[in-house]
Amino acid sequence: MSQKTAKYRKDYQAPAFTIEQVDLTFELDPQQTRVTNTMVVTRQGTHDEPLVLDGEALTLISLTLDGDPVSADDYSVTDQQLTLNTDKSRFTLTVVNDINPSENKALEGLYLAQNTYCTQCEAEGFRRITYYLDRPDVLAKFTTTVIADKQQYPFLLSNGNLIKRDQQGDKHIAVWQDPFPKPSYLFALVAGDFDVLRDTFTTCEGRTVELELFVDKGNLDRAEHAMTSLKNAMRWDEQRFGLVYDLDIYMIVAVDFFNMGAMENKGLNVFNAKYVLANPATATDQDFLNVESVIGHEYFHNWTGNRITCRDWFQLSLKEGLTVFRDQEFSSDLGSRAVNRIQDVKVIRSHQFTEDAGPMAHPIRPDKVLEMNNFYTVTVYNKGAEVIRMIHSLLGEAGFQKGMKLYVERHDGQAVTCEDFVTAMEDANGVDFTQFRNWYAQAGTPQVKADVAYDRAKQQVRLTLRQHTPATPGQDHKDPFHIPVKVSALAPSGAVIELSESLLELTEKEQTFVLNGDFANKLAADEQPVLSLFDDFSAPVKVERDIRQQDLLVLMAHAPDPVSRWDASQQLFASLIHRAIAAQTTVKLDDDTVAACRALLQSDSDPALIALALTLPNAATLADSYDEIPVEQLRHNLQQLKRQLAAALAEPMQARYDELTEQLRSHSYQLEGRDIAMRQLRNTLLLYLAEVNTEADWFVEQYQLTDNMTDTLAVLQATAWTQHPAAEDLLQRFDQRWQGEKLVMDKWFQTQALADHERTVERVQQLMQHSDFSIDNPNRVYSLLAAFTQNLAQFHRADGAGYRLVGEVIERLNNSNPQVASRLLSAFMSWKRYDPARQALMKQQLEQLQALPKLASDLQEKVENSLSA
Ligand code: B3K
Ligand code: ZN
Repeated sequence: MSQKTAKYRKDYQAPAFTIEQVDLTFELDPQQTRVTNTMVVTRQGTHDEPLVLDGEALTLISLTLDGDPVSADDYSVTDQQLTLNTDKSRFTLTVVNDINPSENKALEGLYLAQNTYCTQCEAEGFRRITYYLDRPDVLAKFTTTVIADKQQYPFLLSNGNLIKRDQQGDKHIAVWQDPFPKPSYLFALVAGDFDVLRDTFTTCEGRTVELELFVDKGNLDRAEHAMTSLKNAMRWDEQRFGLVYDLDIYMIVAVDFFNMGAMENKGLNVFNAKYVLANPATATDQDFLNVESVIGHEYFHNWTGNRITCRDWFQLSLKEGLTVFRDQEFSSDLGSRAVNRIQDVKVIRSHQFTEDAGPMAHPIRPDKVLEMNNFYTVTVYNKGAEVIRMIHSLLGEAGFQKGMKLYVERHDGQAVTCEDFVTAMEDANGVDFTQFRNWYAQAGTPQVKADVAYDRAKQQVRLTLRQHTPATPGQDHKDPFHIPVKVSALAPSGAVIELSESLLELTEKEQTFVLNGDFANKLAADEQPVLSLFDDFSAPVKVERDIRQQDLLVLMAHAPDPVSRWDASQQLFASLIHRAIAAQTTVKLDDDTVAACRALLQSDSDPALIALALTLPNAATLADSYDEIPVEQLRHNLQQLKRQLAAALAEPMQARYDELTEQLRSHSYQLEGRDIAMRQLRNTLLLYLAEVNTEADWFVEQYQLTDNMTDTLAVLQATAWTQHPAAEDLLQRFDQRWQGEKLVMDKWFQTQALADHERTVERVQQLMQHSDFSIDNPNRVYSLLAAFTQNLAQFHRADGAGYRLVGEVIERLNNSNPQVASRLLSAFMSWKRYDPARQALMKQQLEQLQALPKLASDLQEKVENSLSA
């Protein structure tokens, strides 16, 4: 591996050549697949620059220019490029090369795993298939011929429409043609044997689209939900965005070996089976919802990503931020908007804020990239979606859709930039987003300090907001952001006070807003209004505010915005823990908080919202407030708070649990909003009950009575995470029942990896020998090892055993699958935020990796940034 060098956004240059048409032929063979690639190439500039094609891990067989072999003097090949000297301005170039799919454990390019040939090209995997201009601004029409053994690989798939089928002895041939010009990263090929679920969708324009879902043999009973989700997504995109599907066929293939969630290849999505297969016995409610969301996400890319694509990879958020926003809206329109929003906020607070505070902090549109695969981040995706959401908040739904319409009209068929998107939004609405663009350019999480003063005489609230964004690597100075602040107000009684404004725009470093409202009628003479700030998490910022506990209790019970109600509960819990840590004492749950939780528990609010409010903030979110993360204190106080809450509310919790159980058992499992919400509350309560009820038999009984994976897993987790007397017995039962069912066993691995138990490191090590574990399969590594890195106390065990365990796995994966290795490495990047002893141990792992003779670029970039920060 030769060392890669970083690329800068500012250095973008339009391609010197374009490729109009490409014809690919694949003669599939496990060790020696032959690729014949014929490209129609046109010079763009006037200079006679050579044509430089990308290519990695390829064996060149021949090179032909307009029918003639290219002489050795006219081209050269390195391990990354093929350079052709020609002065022609338009020509046909045929490259023949061999690749080895069975040796490909990195799962990038064309690989063979479990008897299925499969591709993954985004971001720069196509260059591992053939020599090409492997960049997203080169759009070509693809025709793909696939030749393979008919019996072993009855299905031969690629992008677009099937235009020809043929047979040659034992082999068969399929020819696919994609009428839409596309960049190489959207190319896909799949060959294998599957069961197929077929359906059709009639577009609002009356066209019939064939839908095909390919799953491993025997899995048809787990495919229905994905198909329903696809049809829902197609309908939703027509109705909410006016975007209609364009090909005659839409195919989804579910595979076991896949580095990420799924891939939006034109007309042929490839999915990690985890986001397709689901039935009540094997999948939790959350799994079902995730399937819906990922199926939607990849489908929505057809317009935001495929029809309009990225000019260069620095613009990744153009398609990802926007498409995440769209999938979030899809889930919210079909399910519970509040629950979805709270889950999205949790992701930002526990993962994105951490990334923003670490050595790899980058703006949603990065300026410098060494390994592109490292930039498929929560920042580009989820913060990117928050930025789109802020545009939506500023413009409203109608204005946003006007902007979308103009964006699509202007740029359909093009490769464009984030700038083009923002300009379309501005032009369609006659607004100026000059300052708003800072969200694209600046990394880091803004901190907003809020001061609220009520002037009874004037019947006004003066709200002063100050923003400050800490420096991030390479960006010392930050300009103020344009921040939408949604606000509402309450009386201590809970009565809502109408305000003169509900959406404020903070643009200065410091700004005071005067809010008028119906204070006189709602407040007694000695009362103050309670202001709710950043309703619906209207901006991805951290809010600092001196707020009295009694005001938080009012917000928790009565804020009109459900996200703010939840947020108040989280602030209550967090402040109890932070105060205890600051005072070096053990957290003490007070009567008012208990009373508030009791009231909520017994209320008739949405059970899912009760569950979320009663769930303590996770360690990662709490850790975010510290420069030096107090591992032991956080763990101790979180555990104590959970036990105290469980003890204080044991009776009403048990009562509500029983009531929910009875309601749910009155009918069989249904994947339906109310039932999902009831299960969520019931299972949240179980996590508390396991703290105070040590009767093994009762838990075993709960386990035996479940008829769905949501409830089964809940009992397993509740016992495993509290070191309950029933835990080992249940873990064994689960193993016996589900061994061999890989996706189900992932839950079992994950449950144990997350247990805060002094022997978890050893347990994880031992589980790596389990017959269902394989280091070559990304899902297994994520569920056992990536999960383990989220286990605050055990990954950060003081003796460094957790670090060594994960460090060794990273070292192994460096050679076979660097993308997966790189994901695991993230856990080490915040090493500077731990105490000196842990810092030294974490740093040692980073240095050990740095010293490896062949460090993959994915790891090189993160290791270097971490050590130099
Ligand atoms: N676009 C793909 C992600 C590709 C990741 C490459 N390392 C999935 C998605 O965002 O829809
Ligand atoms: Zn995406």
